[in-house]
Amino acid sequence: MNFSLEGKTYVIMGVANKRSLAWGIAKTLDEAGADLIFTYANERFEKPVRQLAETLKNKNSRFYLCDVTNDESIDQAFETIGEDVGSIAGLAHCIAFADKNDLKGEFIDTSRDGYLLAHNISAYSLVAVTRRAEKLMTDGGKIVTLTYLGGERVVQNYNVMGVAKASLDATMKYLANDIGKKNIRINAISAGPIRTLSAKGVGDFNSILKDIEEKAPLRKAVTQEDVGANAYYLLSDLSNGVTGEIIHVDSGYSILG
Ligand code: N5H
Repeated sequence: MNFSLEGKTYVIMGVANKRSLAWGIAKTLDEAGADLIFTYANERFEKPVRQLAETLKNKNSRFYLCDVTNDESIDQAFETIGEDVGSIAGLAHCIAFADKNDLKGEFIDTSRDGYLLAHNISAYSLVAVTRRAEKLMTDGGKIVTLTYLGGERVVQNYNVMGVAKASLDATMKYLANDIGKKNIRINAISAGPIRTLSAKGVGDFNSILKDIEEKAPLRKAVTQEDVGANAYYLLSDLSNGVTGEIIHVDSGYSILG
């Protein structure tokens, strides 16, 4: 078993800042010697991701604009990646969005636009990206996406994102069936709550964390590093034979009734 990822290129989508789970994944893959490609949704995130990448061991990172709401933008990004690097070994999809007004109050009040927006960015994007990325995975490949418990059961305030994550989970499984014949595996990490930009503005985030610290089997919150380590497993040969799976990196919280 070769634990090194030297000579392998991975695409990381969704680094917003140093707290991003995508960044945790990037750091772990960098430690293992991988070459990294970062995509960013708009100009606002270009500078932060370029600055963060300067702190990596491997200084050869590449950066591409990729707006997952726009098919031409996704085509352009992956065509250029193909021209620039040829083949990729894997991809981390760490993208989600919902209108902040839909992340409080009652789910029943979700508008059609809010519902479609959350599903478009948080679930359909995995289909759109996988279809382009698999063409570059000429020697098999590994894909990981990020989900949350709120897609499996009702979590207060997660609302439309929970329904979008349920869609993401099913999307991941159907994709696993399609791309398995090309020796491409796809799995999801269901991370426990971590203070990221997504979690910003969540009023009762402290009490959500406290609940984990008191009740989860491991009695502690998970970290960006925990997610990075498990992503390394899923994006490397260590997880050969595993596809269509949701791994809960959540201190065991999801086993509780
Ligand atoms: C039960 C909870 C607490 C309720 C929080 C829900 C969080 C949902 C995630 C979505 C993706 C957050 C989101 O779209 C926020 C936007 O409305 C506003 N933020 C932004 O526009 C920023 C600038 C950009 C960078 O954000 C995005 N996403 O593009 C769940 C928590 C306990 C766990 C959690 C926080 C889960 C998760 O999915 O992230």
